[in-house]
Amino acid sequence: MSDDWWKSAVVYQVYPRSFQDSDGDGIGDLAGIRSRLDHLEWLGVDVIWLSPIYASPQADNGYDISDYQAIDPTFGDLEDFDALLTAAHARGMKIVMDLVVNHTSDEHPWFLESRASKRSPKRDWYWWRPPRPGFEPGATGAEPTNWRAFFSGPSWAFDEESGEYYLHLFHQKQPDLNWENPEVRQAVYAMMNWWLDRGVDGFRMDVINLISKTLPLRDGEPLAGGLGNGFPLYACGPRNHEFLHEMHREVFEGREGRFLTVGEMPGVTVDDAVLFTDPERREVDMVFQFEHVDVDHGPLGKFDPQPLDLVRLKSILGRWQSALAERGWNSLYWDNHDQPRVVSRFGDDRDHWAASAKALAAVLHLQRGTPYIYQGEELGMTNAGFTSIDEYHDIESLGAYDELREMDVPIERIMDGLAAQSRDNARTPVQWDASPHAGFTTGTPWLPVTANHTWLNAEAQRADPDSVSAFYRALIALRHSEDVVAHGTFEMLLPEDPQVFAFRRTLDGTVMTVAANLSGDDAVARVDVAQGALLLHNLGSDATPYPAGAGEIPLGPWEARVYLHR
Ligand code: ISL
Repeated sequence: MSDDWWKSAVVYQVYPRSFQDSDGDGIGDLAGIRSRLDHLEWLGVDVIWLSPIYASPQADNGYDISDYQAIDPTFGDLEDFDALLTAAHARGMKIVMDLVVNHTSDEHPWFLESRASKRSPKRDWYWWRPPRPGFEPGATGAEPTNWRAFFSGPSWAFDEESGEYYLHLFHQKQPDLNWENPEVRQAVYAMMNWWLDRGVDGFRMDVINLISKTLPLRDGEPLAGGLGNGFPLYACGPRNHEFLHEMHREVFEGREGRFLTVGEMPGVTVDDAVLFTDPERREVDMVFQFEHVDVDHGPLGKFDPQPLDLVRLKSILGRWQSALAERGWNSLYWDNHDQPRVVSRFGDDRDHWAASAKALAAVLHLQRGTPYIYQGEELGMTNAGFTSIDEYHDIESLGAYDELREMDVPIERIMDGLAAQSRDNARTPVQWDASPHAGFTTGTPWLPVTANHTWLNAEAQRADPDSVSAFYRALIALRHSEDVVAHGTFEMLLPEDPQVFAFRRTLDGTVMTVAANLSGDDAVARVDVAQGALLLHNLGSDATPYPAGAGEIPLGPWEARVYLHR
């Protein structure tokens, strides 16, 4: 077996809080996940990526970790974890852990020790700096740099006791670790080795391209509202490649086994991604880039959504396909726990719900790269439909609400932005069945179940061969059965067509052609598939597709077709 087994694998992301509750506290847990492995095995996924389950105050739903080697009691304990790992392995599925090491929780013992005194041996494990000269300590503008935090406000918090600030690129409960300090790096590698020794199959590395800051720390370009943009000063910083290479050496080298590593990298460019994923350089197997999911952000940022520009989306995805064609590897995703639901975002969840969910799945899964499915995406789950700020839970959404209010953005515009883009859209409980809490819990769910679970649920779809999840299952099976899906070359077709997403994959004598109408109007794809057989079609078994003529395929609203020719 070659060691790039993940090229023909499909990964399924579990967000444990919202997947399945086993004890009635309204929050999902490890035993709950174990009880739902049947669904994942039925789908045919190869790998499960678990969002964080470690001990955490849950300020950012577990992306703020206070003990990397303990399970948060909300989710269970290490025994439950081992049971889940054993059960997944017994069914031939791997488990990849979330690795959140750009920052810890402010309640992690490392940070408590670092904060305790300026002379603490762990002081330098985090980024401590005195107030800006000439400013009253703690006053506005006294922060050591002007950087805005991802979750709004300055990215420095003042510690009264020592009179210094610490850096937090995200929330103030998420202080950044200082990767310049070799002790920090060794502590992280030791922890990773501990998990691998326990049997886990790899890591999804949270914001791993933010760990190397440009020194000395300095101001970024001013932004509206008084703060500055530090991003270019810490994204893909000077020692990023060195650190990842070192991590690979200290953690993976010499180990027997088949692992998967994927680096989450906001702002990563194609050129950098080639370096990060070139197997010769031994850094990571693949990265999550963000260009295609930032495509609908407006002048005010993510909460200012714009209509989808399909030509632009295709040009972004096509560019990633060509850039990583020879060296490196792509990951493919529409959804995760930070993104709205794709059927509501780029599809049509009102008039063409099933067809649009399937068409979007087809154009993603049949590209070259490793596809990631976010829980519920395979059911065509929709956005949450919240209308009041009280319904939101996510710290990013709440921070943005306050910030946009201060900027005097009209309240309707803010609420529309949240409804379209909030991370909570992805975090409502998985819809297993039509019962009151969708089979997720017997208690009160921590975030409300979406009302459409009465008809949109896994149980109903398991019984229907034309369901959205049956279509995902077929796509996964195709990746496993047809080498052209995993290994074929990629050629974008009709790049300027504003309705049709079409491409061709080729491997030896096999040609696979994908044509999907990503619009609610009829379309014609001017693509030649004369000799190909129709392999997959998204309109259900009752629909008889028009025959493809010479050089053109007629496509109804949101119709997707896949042809194969050998
Ligand atoms: O969701 C985002 C804002 O629109 C992203 O900027 C997100 O914060 C970024 O992709 C980093 O995400 C990861 O790290 C965060 C955590 O909140 C996210 O859930 C995680 O995926 C901090 O750990």
